[in-house]
Amino acid sequence: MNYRNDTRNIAIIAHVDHGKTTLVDAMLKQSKVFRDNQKVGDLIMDSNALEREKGITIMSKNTAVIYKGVKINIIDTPGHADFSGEVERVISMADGCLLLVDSVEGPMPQTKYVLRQALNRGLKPIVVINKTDRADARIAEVLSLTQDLFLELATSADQLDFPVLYASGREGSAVTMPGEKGINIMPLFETILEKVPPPQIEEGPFQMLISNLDYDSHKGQIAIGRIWRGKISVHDPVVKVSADSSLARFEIDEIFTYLGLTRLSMSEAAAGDIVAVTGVEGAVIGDTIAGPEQPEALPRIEIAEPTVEMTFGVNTSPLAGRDGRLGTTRQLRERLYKELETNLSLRVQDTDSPDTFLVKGRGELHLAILIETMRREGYEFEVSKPEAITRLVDGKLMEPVETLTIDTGEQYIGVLSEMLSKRQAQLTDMRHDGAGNVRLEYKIPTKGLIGFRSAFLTATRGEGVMNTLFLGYEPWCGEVTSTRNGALVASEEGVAVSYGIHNAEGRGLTMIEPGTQVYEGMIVGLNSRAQDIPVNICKEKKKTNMRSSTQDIMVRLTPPIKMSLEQAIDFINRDELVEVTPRNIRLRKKLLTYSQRLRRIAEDRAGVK
Ligand SMILES: Nc1nc2c(ncn2[C@@H]2O[C@H](COP(=O)(O)OP(=O)(O)OP(=O)(O)O)[C@@H](O)[C@H]2O)c(=O)[nH]1
Ligand SMILES: [Mg+2]
Repeated sequence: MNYRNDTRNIAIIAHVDHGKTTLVDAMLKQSKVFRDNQKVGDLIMDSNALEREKGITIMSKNTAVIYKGVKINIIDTPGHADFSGEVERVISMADGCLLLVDSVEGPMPQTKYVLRQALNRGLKPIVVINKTDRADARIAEVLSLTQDLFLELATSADQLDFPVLYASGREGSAVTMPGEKGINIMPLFETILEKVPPPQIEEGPFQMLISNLDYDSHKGQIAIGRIWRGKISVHDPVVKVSADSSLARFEIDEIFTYLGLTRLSMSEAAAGDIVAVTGVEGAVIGDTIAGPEQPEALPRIEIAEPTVEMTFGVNTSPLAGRDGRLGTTRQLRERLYKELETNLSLRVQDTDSPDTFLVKGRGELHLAILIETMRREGYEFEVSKPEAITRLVDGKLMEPVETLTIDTGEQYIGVLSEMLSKRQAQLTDMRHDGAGNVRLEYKIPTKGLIGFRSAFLTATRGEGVMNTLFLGYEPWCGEVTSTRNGALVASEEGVAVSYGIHNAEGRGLTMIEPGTQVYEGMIVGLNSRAQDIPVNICKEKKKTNMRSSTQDIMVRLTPPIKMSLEQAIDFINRDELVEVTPRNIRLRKKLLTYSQRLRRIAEDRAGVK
């Protein structure tokens, strides 16, 4: 077998926030892929607007640098568990990986998940203990914990023999000995050249696996992936092999490779390269592009199944159609099915109702990002509470179960235990660090995690970090009863006024400001008791001779609770919806009138008997 010594393909993997994208910044900047006067900023690879706003990576992306004449293709991946599908999608393009581990946090749940993915696919790992500039770094301990993780996960003995670097992505330095003074990132490049196996050259007809898609209004669909066999030149005839083994003929228009943030047009490319090609239409991620003489499919990309589902429906609120440009059944349907082309771990299904679609994802954030993206594109629609996806196995109902890891102060153990036992969590491990902090580990059904994140942040006053890791399916162990209080529900349509809101404040916490347009059945606050109650939030004070508007201003209001989209999704119960438009996020009861809701309660009671 021959190897190409001019190329290395690596994926950067880690738990969320352990510094992958920052390290890629350092690699890009120090390899001089930018002009000297080019302004590039930070977190360069987080190019998508939502990624920049949230400071997290959502999609995997390719870039490349050249070091000592060798092209290093780099794939930056997201670390949040909800976007694991993005890691699974791209990891097969690489021969090696950089496993980053935060020098304070140490290996975390997602570190384990992505390392398992990488080792199962035979990638050569390089461990990077990162953020060594942190004052509280505990390098030796973190290294030892990382070694334990390898012992647990390695599939062959040689995987235990991994190089270790100590880096600060932020300072742009890496060293091979702990404690050594870092100068630059070159030791990392050296290690990649030395330890990551160069791609094999497989001779024979062309074969490439599509791992990503892009679109250009002039060039059409762009298929991105690694060439596994043979060579390709511009204008070569190729065959696309689809999932159902059907073949379609095309001609390659253009070939690009990556360098920094640009795509370089090439006349040809060969096995081992990661390329983007145009000319192949209607491609789906996982399809193979092959030479016509031997059109064999490469193994398709395997993506773990979604665990959480919710419905997306046409907006049925009385205020529908005011904000959004796109909101019909057909528009919603087309947009959701289009998403499947690139969002591999997502599933979309029609339901019995033509206006409603069932959308399944890897977690609440995965679905929330799709909702946010769509509303920015001008869509409006309504979504239901996320629910864990159950399965029938041999006639038995099974549900997803996850590991929940919590790092927080010891003073919160009591309140967390109480919250979590209601959510059917079982404590599996508890470790104190001797300095007032504790790490709690629970086994918890996915349904118990829904809505937990915001409750957790409130309970720990933001002094806690929680992480989850999908474990598998286990027998269903009953419903989790709602832990939320009832809602304050607007009883009339109109514009909310201070007086009405002030009255509602007597009942609980309010969520809207004076001047907000409301409708009957809209949720305007949280009751201090378990039941929902109707409130007339549009009610003015009885008119006296004094001008009522000045009276209105006199009322002192508590600032309303403002919910983000994620909090809103987290908040709602099964009989409620979130109405999402480009300008508003409203919460509502599914049944808008009080009498409809009363009838439903009566029917439910009768049903139980
Ligand atoms: N002290 C210190 N902080 C760092 C370092 N590298 C990254 N950070 C900080 O850690 C946070 C996360 O950095 P990112 O580079 O976005 O992490 P990531 O692994 O790409 O995150 P995801 O892609 O969302 O999983 C940011 O606030 C960075 O500024 C480092 O070397 N030292
Ligand atoms: Mg990132």
